[in-house]
Amino acid sequence: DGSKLHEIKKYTEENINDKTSSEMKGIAKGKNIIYISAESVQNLVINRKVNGEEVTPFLNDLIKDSYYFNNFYHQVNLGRTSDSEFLVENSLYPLPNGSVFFTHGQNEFNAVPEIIKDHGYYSSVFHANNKSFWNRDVAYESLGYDQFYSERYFNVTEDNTIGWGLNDKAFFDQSMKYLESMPEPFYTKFITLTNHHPYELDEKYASIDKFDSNSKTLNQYFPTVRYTDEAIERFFKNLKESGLYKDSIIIIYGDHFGISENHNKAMGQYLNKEITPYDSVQLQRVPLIIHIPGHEDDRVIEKVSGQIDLKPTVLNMLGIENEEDIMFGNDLFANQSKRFVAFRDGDYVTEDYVYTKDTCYDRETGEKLEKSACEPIKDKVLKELNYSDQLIYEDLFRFQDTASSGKGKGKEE
Ligand code: GP9
Repeated sequence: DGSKLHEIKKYTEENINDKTSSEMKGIAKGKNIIYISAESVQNLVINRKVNGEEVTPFLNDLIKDSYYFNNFYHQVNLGRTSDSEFLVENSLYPLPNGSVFFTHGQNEFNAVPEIIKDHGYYSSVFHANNKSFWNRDVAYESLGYDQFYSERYFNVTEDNTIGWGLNDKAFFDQSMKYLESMPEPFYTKFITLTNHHPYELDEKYASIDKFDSNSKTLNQYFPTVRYTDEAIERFFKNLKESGLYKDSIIIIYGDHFGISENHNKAMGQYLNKEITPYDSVQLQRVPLIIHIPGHEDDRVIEKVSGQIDLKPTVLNMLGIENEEDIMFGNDLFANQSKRFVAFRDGDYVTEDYVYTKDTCYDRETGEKLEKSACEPIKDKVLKELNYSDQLIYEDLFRFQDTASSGKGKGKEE
């Protein structure tokens, strides 16, 4: 009820939502925000080679002209891509046992698309899969999206299909006509698909050779990641040609891991080391690239961060304050360091520690430490996950008095 909501709000005020002003406050005011959710792209491919070839030459170049967060973790659970979407739009944790989009897709939320509606933004999602996959058509309505360009907005043929559906290059190309006629400013998200497990790519589409190990999955992963890298490059070109580029801020992030622990032996061969539980946590890093056309002060930001931090970061960039909101993330451009990045199973990372499988590691060196070093934070992580769960299970945002109210249209016509 309302009192529980109040308790959780007090917790986030006292522990998380830092009021120190962000260096980027308002920089995105009036600009378009374009998210690219890059399917299964892990940070390990960034600035790395396979058979002497760069895996992501475009992203590697883009990073030099962007803010690049190299200790940014995905935080998804069983809901995979849908969990990452939920994290990014709400700054809440996914649930322990299933996709929130399915189990609580009709809850009241205070998601970014709904908040920015009051500030004149038009919001949409592009994803060339069936609209009901992950229950998106239902959940997007609760999140307040104005429009969902699902599979049926695209011309999908045998020739332009790879793996799960429309290839990423055709996807970005075919999206341009919708993007060019969209009311501005807009807030939109492109969810790529080609780099999806099991990473099957016909040789005629592959620009680099496979890796050679006992894992077919890892071997094939690199050429499909490269395919997505090329598709994103093409999208940038399209944006420039359309004139939309200069009025937009482009945020690219990996949605979740691509290579599971089942492939540790092959991964160890690729990275030339034995994969420990510490490494398995570090392999949950995904790239986060914030590209602001015309902006100079670009750099690598090493602070520990996670998908839960994107909502406060973007709202601050848009100059939108929402005192009543409840978020479990921090603005990534604010001065303070994040207390911890929590994973759904209670594992976590801080600037100092990596805690996993009941073991405490030094984050910098990977050395095992006394367990007691990690204990105090462990309790806080569990408390926070529990608060987030209560908000969802009990649909507590119903009791919240936010600036915006009512559901979004999220229509699919
Ligand atoms: C499906 C796409 C991939 O629409 O988002 O989902 P995943 O299997 O990665 O969660």
